[in-house]
Amino acid sequence: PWRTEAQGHLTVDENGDPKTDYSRWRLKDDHGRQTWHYLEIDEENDAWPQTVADKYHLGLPTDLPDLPEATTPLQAAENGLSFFSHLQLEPGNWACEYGGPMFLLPGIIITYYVTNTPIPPEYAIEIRRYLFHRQHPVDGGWGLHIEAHSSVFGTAMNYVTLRLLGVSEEDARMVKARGLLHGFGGAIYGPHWAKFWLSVLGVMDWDCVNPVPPELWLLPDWVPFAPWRWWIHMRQVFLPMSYLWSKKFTHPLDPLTKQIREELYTQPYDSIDFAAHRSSISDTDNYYPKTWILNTANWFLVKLWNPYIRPSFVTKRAEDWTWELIRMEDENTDYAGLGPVNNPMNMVACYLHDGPDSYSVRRHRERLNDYMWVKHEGMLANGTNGVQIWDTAFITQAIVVAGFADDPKWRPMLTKALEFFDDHQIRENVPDQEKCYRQHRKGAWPFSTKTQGYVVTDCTAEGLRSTIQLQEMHGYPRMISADRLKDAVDCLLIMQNPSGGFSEYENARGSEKLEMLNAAEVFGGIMVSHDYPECTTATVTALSLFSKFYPDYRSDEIQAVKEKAVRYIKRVQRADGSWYGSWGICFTYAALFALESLTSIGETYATSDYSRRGCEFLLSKQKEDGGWGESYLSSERHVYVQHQNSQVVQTAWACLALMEAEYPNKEPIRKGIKLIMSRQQANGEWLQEAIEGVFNQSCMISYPNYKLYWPIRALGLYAKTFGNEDIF
Ligand code: LAN
Repeated sequence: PWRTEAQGHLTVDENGDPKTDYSRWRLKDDHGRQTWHYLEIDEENDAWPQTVADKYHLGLPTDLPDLPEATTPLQAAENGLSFFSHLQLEPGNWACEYGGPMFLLPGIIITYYVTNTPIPPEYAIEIRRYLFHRQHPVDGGWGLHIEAHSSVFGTAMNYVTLRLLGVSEEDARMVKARGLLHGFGGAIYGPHWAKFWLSVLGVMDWDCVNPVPPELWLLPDWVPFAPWRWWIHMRQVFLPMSYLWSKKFTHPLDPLTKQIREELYTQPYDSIDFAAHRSSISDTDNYYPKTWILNTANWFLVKLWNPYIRPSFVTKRAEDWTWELIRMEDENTDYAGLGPVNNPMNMVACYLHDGPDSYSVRRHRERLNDYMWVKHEGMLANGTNGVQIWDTAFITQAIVVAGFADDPKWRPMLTKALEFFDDHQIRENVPDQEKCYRQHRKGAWPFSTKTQGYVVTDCTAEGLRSTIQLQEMHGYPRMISADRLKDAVDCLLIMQNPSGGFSEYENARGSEKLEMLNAAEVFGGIMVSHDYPECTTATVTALSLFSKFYPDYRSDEIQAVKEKAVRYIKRVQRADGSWYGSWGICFTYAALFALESLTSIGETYATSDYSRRGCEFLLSKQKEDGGWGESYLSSERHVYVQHQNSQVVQTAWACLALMEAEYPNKEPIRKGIKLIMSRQQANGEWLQEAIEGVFNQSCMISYPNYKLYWPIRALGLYAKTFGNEDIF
């Protein structure tokens, strides 16, 4: 249905696929809203020159000069910062690719297709290239994330995406992918989300999808498993899913989808008993098997509730109420949505409810672009609409820790960063926050932008910390008033859970037992907000810093919250001295935050058994070459798994953790620092190594800026702690 070939300027890439002209792509950053633009018209292309940041993100040569060779850590940090400073964008933030998950593009492309949204040809070309670059070279499939083994979810969804983007079923790579998929038993062995999307597209029968009843939204709030108690991402995905499931929305069959129907299974489409495969799932995908409780609930819904009981007035009320909540989510985020899974689903719901040319559909169409990213391998979907506040906070802190904040050379850059914090602090709660079950957010910082607008505890903590560092400690202009800092503190204080720990988006609202209802199969720990060591420790560290400058503000409460939080942190330390990290890989990441927070309340290697055991754990994992390297398998398996190679990012985390804990022996740290310096390039940058981040235990996600600012911070702290000696 779409034009999939751009007008001109095309070349061919190393796989023989059409490629756009990379000198025509530009990243636009409008108050933190990041979108990519392809300038096909020469005059436009000439009028808007490519910046160093554009070139860097696209993988083009940046032509930045070689810097004087660094022999001391501080010179190395300065070189790193010189490089990184070129990547700051006009509003003051830094941008980056935020890929990793391999199930985001398919949802977006299916949404384009079923809402008859024309896909820009340059998008189609680059998405195809990206997916082929990420196809597993040996078996021809795709996995849950870029480093994962092939699975039905990854293979079926990305295969379909390529077909929708105009790739022929006879392309040798597609033949191979199909062979693998058939070897797995076909798309009927995919997880719930795959079955949902394939049914929306009309290449699977809704009978194959386990129930997603919108009626659950009608349960009174006191019911222990009512959806308002679920983890926010599950809840907000379940919401449009339940609406579309209830309506059994399906794209009308067309010649292409008719063909795809015959490609995804091992037998002719019409001969498949879809209902018999509702619960089928391939071993490759089954990270978290369905529990007997969930299976029983599904049985009840399918065999009794839907055919015999489901009263139509209840269905109608449930659909109306679900729609109302979808509308509120859209309006509260200006159609950007919480993330790249619920946003396209909401768009399909708007298409169905409001019609193809409605404002809601048009606005969603524009907003989908906020999730797209172009890199040398093509175009991908980011895990959020950016990493703006998060990266900007950590680069600020790295500069401060390294002692560069007072240097006039870096002042304009940090002033811009502060402007960004000012612009993106959330100033108001959402309208009717109780009605749509939103958390108090006034004073918070989000992970990306205020448009997305969801409070995150550790993002608020890091925003607060960075602001205090600049305004209070280094005399930057007071853009954010004391009252606004106090709003941030107020916001954090109410987010402590009874356990003492902190979750990321909301207070825990439901029991951990709700995990028994996890229907997604491919993820773990997704049903409720859990306590996280990282979120808890970041909050403690930020509150400690705040109280230094505002000792009179709610001091008793802050003290009590911190003490309770520290008891939680100590309680969840494992017998071997480690903490399981949920958002970075993995034990190394958590150690950094945990040890830093213990120091912030005065517990260090010398004075605290907890800190000492945390350090010993890290030391026991140091590699021969002086570095640290932890595999993403740690996150999946919950035990430390060494990566084959040392990683710059994890080496920086481990060195920082040891230094923050005031570990007295500099030797192991010096070795780590030396490794970091040895990997630095002549222009000051570090190169991409293994993936850094994770969510839901099983899915990895990239934080490409980590390789730049964590080393800068570690090098800077080393110079401060042990002196700026010659290491090289
Ligand atoms: C993120 C990204 C940031 C991350 C940190 C701030 C690093 C963390 O400390 C708290 C949790 C948070 C905010 C987080 C939560 C889950 C997200 C939004 C993600 C990992 C990015 C992508 C992921 C989201 C759930 C992806 C969409 C997939 C679904 C299963 C809905």
